[in-house]
Amino acid sequence: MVKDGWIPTACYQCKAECAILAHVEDGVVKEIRGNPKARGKACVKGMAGISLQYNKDRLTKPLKRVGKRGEGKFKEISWDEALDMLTSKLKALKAKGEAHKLTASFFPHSITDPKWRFLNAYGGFINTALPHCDSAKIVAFIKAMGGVPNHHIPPAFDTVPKDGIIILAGRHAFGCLDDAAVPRDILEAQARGAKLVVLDPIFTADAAKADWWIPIKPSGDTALFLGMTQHIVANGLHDKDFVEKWVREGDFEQLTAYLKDKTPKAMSAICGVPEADIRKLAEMCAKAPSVGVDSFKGIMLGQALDFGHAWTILLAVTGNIDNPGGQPLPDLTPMSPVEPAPAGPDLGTLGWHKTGPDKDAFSHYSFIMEPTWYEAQAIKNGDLKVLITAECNPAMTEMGQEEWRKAVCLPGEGGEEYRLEMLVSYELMHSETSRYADLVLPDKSYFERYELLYMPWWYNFGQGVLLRQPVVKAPGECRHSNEVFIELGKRLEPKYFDFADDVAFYDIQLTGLGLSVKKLQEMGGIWSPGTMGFYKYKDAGGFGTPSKKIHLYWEDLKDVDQALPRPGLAAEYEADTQDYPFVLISYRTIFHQGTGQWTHNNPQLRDPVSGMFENPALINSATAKKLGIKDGQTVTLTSRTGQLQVRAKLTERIRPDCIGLHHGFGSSVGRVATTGKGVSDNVLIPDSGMTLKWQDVVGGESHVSTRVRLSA
Ligand SMILES: Nc1nc2c(c(=O)[nH]1)N[C@H]1C(S)=C(S)[C@@H](COP(=O)(O)OP(=O)(O)OC[C@H]3O[C@@H](n4cnc5c(=O)[nH]c(N)nc54)[C@H](O)[C@@H]3O)O[C@H]1N2
Ligand SMILES: Nc1nc2c(c(=O)[nH]1)N[C@H]1C(S)=C(S)[C@@H](COP(=O)(O)OP(=O)(O)OC[C@H]3O[C@@H](n4cnc5c(=O)[nH]c(N)nc54)[C@H](O)[C@@H]3O)O[C@H]1N2
Ligand code: SF4
Ligand SMILES: [Mo]
Repeated sequence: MVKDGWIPTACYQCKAECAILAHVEDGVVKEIRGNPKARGKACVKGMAGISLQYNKDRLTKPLKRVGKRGEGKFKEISWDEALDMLTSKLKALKAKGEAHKLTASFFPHSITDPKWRFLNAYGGFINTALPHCDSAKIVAFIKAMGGVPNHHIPPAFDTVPKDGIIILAGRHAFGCLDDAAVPRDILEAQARGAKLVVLDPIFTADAAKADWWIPIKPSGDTALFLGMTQHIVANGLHDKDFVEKWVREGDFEQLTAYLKDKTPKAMSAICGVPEADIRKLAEMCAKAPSVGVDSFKGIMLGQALDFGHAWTILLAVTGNIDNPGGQPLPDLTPMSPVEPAPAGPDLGTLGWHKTGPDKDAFSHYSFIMEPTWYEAQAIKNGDLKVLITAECNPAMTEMGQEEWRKAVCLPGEGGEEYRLEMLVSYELMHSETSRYADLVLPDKSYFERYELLYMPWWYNFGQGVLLRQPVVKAPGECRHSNEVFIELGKRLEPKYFDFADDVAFYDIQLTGLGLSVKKLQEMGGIWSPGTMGFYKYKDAGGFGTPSKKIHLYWEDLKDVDQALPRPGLAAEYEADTQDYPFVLISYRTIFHQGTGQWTHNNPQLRDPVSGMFENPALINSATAKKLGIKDGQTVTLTSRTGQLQVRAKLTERIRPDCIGLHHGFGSSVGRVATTGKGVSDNVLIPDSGMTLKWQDVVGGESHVSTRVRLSA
């Protein structure tokens, strides 16, 4: 299995999962590179993966809690004992008719991840933090174009033609956020004559590379896009041929009527972008051979679905769907099903997202999986009894992290120690979440395990299969979560787990492609047709919507006034402006992924030279002057739900009405993670279950619109 040399595999220092080559000497990883076969690059985090691999804090044995939840006191136990604990708990839950009260929260590397299969077979739910980023975009694409429910599908930057336009709307692409090859491809597109436009309240590295930086108000993106579309349509600059052929009959007329008062002037008053700039950008987009939009943060804001909708409309009226440089609609790789396929519980009737003070609001929206941000509320309601976290850290990543921590420590009502009867944390190293866990399980790292990746989010390939394979041996008693869930499946739902192991499971899935894990290894770990395959709707007789055309008007959301996108800012943005005059923006850098130990506890990524030791608050110099705040001084940030003391960093590079905080700091565990420490933005951000009105139920949230007060 483990041999020396350059071995193709997949990085997992962040969720982009780039194709890499790992150089192994004497059974030790020595160097990481991008895999040229996938046009791949490795970013600074990817190359620092070696320090994660050999980190002294790695967990190597299963641990059982001995103190109270949150105390972080554990004793080592055997895998037999750990598996017996899990099996008996899950048997008892199912016997009570409460299988749906199990949720496993993890990053699904594919839609047939063995963990997901287990949940479907057993009757529990998956939830993932991914809907934090882009569920609103996914839902918008499905509703408008019937697209595949993929995670992140940015424009294929390597196909943007001369004079094509790239709009990054709340997107730090130069932080390698979602593929280390993206910065190169954007720069090459610019060298061909493409134009980069960055919408961001902060002057980021992307803004520095841009042809045009527009410091938009947080959550102003919908208004901007509507203003642009109004200008395009009112002046007959739209792609008439595309609209006539491919937009559902009647929708364009509905849109035109709706846009009457969404003039650049009216929209400028909402988003803060000057009217003339809205018109100029609209005309640039109408004339350009392609327009591609990418957004993550822009789509996380309150009213996220409105932005996803406005974005789809702009692309449709300019004919930028499934064209080079526009919005690709990649197909799912045709994997073979593993029979029998478990159906899974019904999210619509049993799902715990229908929770909290405003639960009726949910009836209007479709969910793909449970959103993590109602976890605390579901625990309080008694709808969530067993939570298994793997590759996630909700004690720090959930908005309202304090509510989450309180919820997992709530005493049980029927004599159980806790209302959440069992909490399991599957991790590489102790995390903030594992401190609260009853059972901590040591995972194999991405250098030690098999995984079959085929979600088409290798952005420049469309369909594809990438093999993650063990390149070195795992330390101690580490076992990969997929192996353990397959073992649980064999014990609890054997009918669905009639295969030997993870590799046998992947082999079945690969049969339709004429492949196997062994063949993939011989082929260099990657299979792909090598292209996105543009304009697929022409051969397919249209789009995947019921009418086969693009739906601009969403009649099913008419009664909630969302048949067409609402231009307003996030509700929270406009509330309590007197008491909390600033808007908090959390943002990322290339050095860290999320909150986790994988990068925050990595000495190569966490040092005073890179400046990534802590996370000072970015404050505009003019704002600081008014408040008498000096560079480097400790200031207090207060929101409705929390308070933080943090160092001030004065800069011209942020809007005067915003405060920037790098997301992910503030861990209380890990040798490196605790050296500079920093603060966790989620102390300030309110919990969704408590404040649903301020969250868009399909993914918008207050990561980008929490109001704060700043005092010296
Ligand atoms: N290095 C690294 N890579 C990562 C991650 C990581 O943590 N670190 N996380 C991964 C994950 S899970 C995700 S979702 C992606 C996130 O990827 P991005 O969303 O690209 O990352 P952010 O830096 O959080 O946000 C991008 C920018 O949005 C701006 N912004 C905030 N609010 C608004 C707004 O309302 N409108 C506009 N136009 N801009 C706004 C912020 O100032 C910020 O500069 O990255 C993925 N890759
Ligand atoms: N305030 C604020 N909150 C946010 C965001 C924000 O921008 N601002 N971003 C949101 C977004 S977009 C997302 S996607 C979520 C992400 O939230 P989470 O999914 O909770 O992700 P991370 O914070 O990245 O934590 C990932 C954990 O997985 C661990 N890990 C890494 N590799 C492995 C592995 O191979 N095996 C196992 N078992 N564990 C591993 C890491 O050490 C880390 O503890 O956070 C959301 N929360
Ligand atoms: S962007 Fe960097 S850290 Fe993320 S998967 Fe790619 S190489 Fe690894
Ligand atoms: Mo995300």
